[in-house]
Amino acid sequence: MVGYAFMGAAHSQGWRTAGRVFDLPLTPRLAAVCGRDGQAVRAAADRLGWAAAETDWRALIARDDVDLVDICTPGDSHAEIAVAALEAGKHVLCEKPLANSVEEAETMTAAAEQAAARGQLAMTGFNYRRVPAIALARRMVAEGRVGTLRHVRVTYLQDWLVDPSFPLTWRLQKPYAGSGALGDLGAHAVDLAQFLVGEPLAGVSALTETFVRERPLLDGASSGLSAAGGGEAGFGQVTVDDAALFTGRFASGALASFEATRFATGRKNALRVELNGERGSLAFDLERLNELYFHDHTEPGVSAGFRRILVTEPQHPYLEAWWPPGHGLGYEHTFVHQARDLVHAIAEQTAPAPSFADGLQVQRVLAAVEESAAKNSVYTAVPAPV
Ligand code: SOE
Repeated sequence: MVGYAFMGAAHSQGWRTAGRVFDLPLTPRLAAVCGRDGQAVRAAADRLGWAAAETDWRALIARDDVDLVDICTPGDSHAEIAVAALEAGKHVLCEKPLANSVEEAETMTAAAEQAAARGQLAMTGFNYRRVPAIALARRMVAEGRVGTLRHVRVTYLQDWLVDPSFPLTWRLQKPYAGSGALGDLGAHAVDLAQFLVGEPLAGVSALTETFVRERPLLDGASSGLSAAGGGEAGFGQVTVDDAALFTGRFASGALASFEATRFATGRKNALRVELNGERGSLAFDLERLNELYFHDHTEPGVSAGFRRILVTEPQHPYLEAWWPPGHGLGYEHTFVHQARDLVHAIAEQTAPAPSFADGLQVQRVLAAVEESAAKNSVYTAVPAPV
């Protein structure tokens, strides 16, 4: 694994646990973790369960005991590490958003396609596909339970940037993060919408805004979502969006709306999805992730209405290996499921989902959003997947 902060810790949890809960065809072994600060990466290796620590990702990739490289760094290094790892014969898992630009994502996808011919897999880390309720919603859409889709509504709301004294961390700087709420939260929203509908977005109209344009330079150690301090070192420009709002169109006719923001006071990790189809609707909220709401519109109106499905039954996706009904799962389980699915794909030589091509498609939507926002919401087509 390269990187060991928030996402690195979450992925480590996934790798540590997957083989202990699921019956896997291969056993993940946490060979080595990499970071630039020798002391900090050794401490992270001990804390997160990695056997060894490296300070140069090239040395990590060159190791004979590494078969898969998991990239959990900021977006500016994804392309270089992923391409080098694929060229070195490794499988790759890369955290979302796949890259900081469409060009980088194209290069990564081309490398993944060449590597696929050698039996190597490359997966994009959109972990929310692995929430059991989301996987169940996908299954229900595919089974026709909501019929022809008319509306897809996705909002992803957080509030950790409201305080103007929150420092200028890497997530607020375009060279490192590529974009702001759009790439961080909007990428999940777009991936989920395309995953649930089963087709790519055809075009978008967008608005973006940066509410706080200058922030204190970071002078503390933490650069995470609860970073504090700063001010004494001066101020710097925020070069990404704080919020992105956009509407979109699917080729099949469904309309979509999206909202991604870090300024929704009181909303911590509120990823909400609602699908309205001719035969019914589905609704999900990540802050209540063991529940899926379903309205069956074919039932008589007198008794029809949204009902709660408690997604903890052994027949529900991923649940066969966990706890008895009613004993719910949380955020970290999505990373366990991600590790499980990737190990199966490697062992069974099936195409990984979401692939790098899927990550590229999301990147194209994000680029279209930025283009549309720069032109005051002009409808902007998203190039079709190749
Ligand atoms: C921060 O906004 C963040 O950790 C995202 O980077 C993750 O992708 C999301 O799952 C939770 O919020």
